[in-house]
Amino acid sequence: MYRKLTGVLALLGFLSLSGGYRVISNVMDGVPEFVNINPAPFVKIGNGYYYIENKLRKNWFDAYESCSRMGAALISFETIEEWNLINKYLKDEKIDYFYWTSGTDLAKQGKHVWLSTGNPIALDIWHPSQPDNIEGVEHCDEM
Ligand SMILES: [Ca+2]
Repeated sequence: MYRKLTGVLALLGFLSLSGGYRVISNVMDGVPEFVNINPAPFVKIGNGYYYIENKLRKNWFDAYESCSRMGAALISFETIEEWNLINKYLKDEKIDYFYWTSGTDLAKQGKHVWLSTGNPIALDIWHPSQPDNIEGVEHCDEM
């Protein structure tokens, strides 16, 4: 499910991953499997590390700031595999909240990009009839 909602609604939490990328590259660049690195509070899902907030509700901007403070970023989905992995994880863990992504059309109405990467949202992951820019003020994308 993927919908587009306003950036000022107080919705729940966020996922992030760029901080995880740093961890990954370190791991892949030669830290052996047996070296015990604790990535908490990030969890490893697939090849990435993600922070999943499930207590605090934040608006999109605050979520973005919170990710930045952790050296991370709101999630951007560049592959359908990552999208499926994250959705499966949330389902398996019975995490039933809406999460902000870095997707937004704040810069140009109707043109949704992953703000964390600057890339257009190219995946067909929108919920039917979304994005609909409801009431003309929806600019931030949630999952
Ligand atoms: Ca919408």
